[in-house]
Amino acid sequence: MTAIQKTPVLTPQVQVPAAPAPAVVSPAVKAEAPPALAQDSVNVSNTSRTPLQRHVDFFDRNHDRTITLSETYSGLRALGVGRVTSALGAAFINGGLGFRTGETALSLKVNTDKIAAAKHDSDSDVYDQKGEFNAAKFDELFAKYDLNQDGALSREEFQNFRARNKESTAGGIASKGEFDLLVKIAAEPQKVNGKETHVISKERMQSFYDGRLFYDLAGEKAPF
Ligand SMILES: [Ca+2]
Ligand SMILES: [Ca+2]
Repeated sequence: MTAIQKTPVLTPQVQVPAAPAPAVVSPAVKAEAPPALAQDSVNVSNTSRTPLQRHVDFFDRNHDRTITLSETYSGLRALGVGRVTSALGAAFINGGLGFRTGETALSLKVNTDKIAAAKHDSDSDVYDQKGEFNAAKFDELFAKYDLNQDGALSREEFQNFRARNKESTAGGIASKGEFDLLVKIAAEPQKVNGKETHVISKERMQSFYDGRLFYDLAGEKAPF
């Protein structure tokens, strides 16, 4: 008789706490999902990329927002640069830009999100401190340094530009390396004052700064 009386007392105690718990968990999980997706998706066609970022993104062959030594090498090869110059160029570029954008002083990886931090002196300043295109500085570059006013900068005019813009030894070396490489990649043969030289037209310089030139020269479609 006593055993039969105990059984109905237990049943209501077990049922009480079960219901409310799961409802609280699911909204919290949903709320976290979108930011995680946005962070993972890499899209260099994104309009939030500055012209300077678009310009260097050409070398980020796998679109992960960092440029390794081998990616710089591959990018230079795609631009028609020989093996030895591409290897030296990659060491020069990543050696010069890696530590300014990377996490460590010895980093040879260029972080393209921070590329504006790698700007140095003795430069044209056509890219401003944020990596945006400065149209007034671009016009000034041609007004001051296109000495024969033929709408193009020749190798000699670039040399004059560098001599007059040199602010420090390191900046001067960086500037020389960059412009020598640009002339090698993008200049076209032309006779100026009866002398064979290489020139880059104003139009071509414009596409260099807006980030399209490297894609055009490599025969690749710009992703923007
Ligand atoms: Ca990469
Ligand atoms: Ca000229």
